[in-house]
Amino acid sequence: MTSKLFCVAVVCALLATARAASAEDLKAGDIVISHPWSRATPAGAQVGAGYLVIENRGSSPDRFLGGSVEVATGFEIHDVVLEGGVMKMRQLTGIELPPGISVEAKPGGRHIMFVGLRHPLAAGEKVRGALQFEHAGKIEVEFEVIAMGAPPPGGRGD
Ligand SMILES: [Cu+2]
Repeated sequence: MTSKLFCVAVVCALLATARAASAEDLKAGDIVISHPWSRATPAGAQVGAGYLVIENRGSSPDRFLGGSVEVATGFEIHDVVLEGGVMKMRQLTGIELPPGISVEAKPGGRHIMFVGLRHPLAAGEKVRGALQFEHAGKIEVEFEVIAMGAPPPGGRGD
């Protein structure tokens, strides 16, 4: 996908910003997670979205398989595809993580969907959960919830 190629170009800047701004990277084995974030949802919302950068610093491929969050009953990996001129979300079974590559989940592209929210997400809240990888195993994460309309962490627009 072109989004993957695009992400390689911008990821160095993103990672640099992430380190300076706040969170330490989260690691398990060769997998490094940076910048997990989410957006506040309106009252009554059934779903929320999660975004992050996943880097495979190893020499062999891994695969992001899914995960869980405390705030929702379901956790899905989605892509956005254009179908008959309409943007639609499509569920993925995982995301390939080639060695030496960073993959970004971001608005308008691949993302994580928190399905069946137990309550709406509020700005400032942390969404605690865990991500599952084929080889690296489980990595615990906290998605930082930013306000509706606020620019994503890392300084880039949607
Ligand atoms: Cu989705």
